[in-house]
Amino acid sequence: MHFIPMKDGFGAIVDGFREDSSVDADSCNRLREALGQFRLLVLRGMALSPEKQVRFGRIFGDLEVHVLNAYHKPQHPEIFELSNIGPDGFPNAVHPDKGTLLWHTDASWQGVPVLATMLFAVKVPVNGGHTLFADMIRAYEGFSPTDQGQFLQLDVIHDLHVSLQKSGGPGMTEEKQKERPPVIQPLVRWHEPTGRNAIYLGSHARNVVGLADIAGRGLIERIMNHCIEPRFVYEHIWRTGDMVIWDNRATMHRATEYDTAIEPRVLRRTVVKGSPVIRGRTTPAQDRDVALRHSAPS
Ligand SMILES: O=C(O)CCC(=O)C(=O)O
Ligand SMILES: [Fe+2]
Repeated sequence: MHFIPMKDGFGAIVDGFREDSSVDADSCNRLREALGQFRLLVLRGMALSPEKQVRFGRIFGDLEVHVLNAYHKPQHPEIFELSNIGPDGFPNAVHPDKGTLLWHTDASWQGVPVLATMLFAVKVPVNGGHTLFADMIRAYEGFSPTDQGQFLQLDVIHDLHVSLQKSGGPGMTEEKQKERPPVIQPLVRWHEPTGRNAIYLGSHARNVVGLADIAGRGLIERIMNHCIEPRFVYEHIWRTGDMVIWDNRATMHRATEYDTAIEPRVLRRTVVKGSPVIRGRTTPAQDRDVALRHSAPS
């Protein structure tokens, strides 16, 4: 098994991995390490049953069960199927999750968001239905030192109710909103495996703590527009049998449109549990700046 880095070290193709019942400890370690370093892994030509997918997912940690219970596969609560196939076996013209069409980071609305998401392609459309991934580490590093210094001080409110509304839905019931209240996350997140900072935003981001509504939303929009510039983005064009795994600590993603009335698209999803978000680290120069500002006579 070896890793072929993609554009600018963001993402790697995993070559020569064969999923069988005995994936050795060394391969597991190398896969975990590669996910941390590349933030995105692409495996092609996989034949994964739901059982194998769950077992494969556990290489990266414990798996989550999604909050939208309706989508669970009965025997595999860890698997969430994104499918537009109706009961008659044909495309039903319904997009399974319109929220995925917006740039987002999975579960940033959870106090402890998810570490990684894995999608396995069972059926893919001929036109569209790609997935775009943004490298939030290089996006952070692409900002000026002044911007970086400001961003490191800021916190952002993430709210599932608001992102559901952004994608055209009614949002959550009051009861669900109580179960899933907004959470506060740092705008810049520390990415442990690479020791680099990453912008932490996406459609669940509602506003910036301490800023007026319009100013906060404006700032979020400015940063998001920078992060999704083509130079930071990889576009995955799916083939049946692809497995893509991404690190939600340092990426955003979104699906592109396809014709849900004509083309079948079935992706099986598993999600690896995460750990608490760590605020981005300042450089010694930024620390000196803050110290100077605080000691300057006003
Ligand atoms: O359907 C896609 O391409 C992306 C789905 C998605 O956002 C996810 O599985 O987290
Ligand atoms: Fe997602």
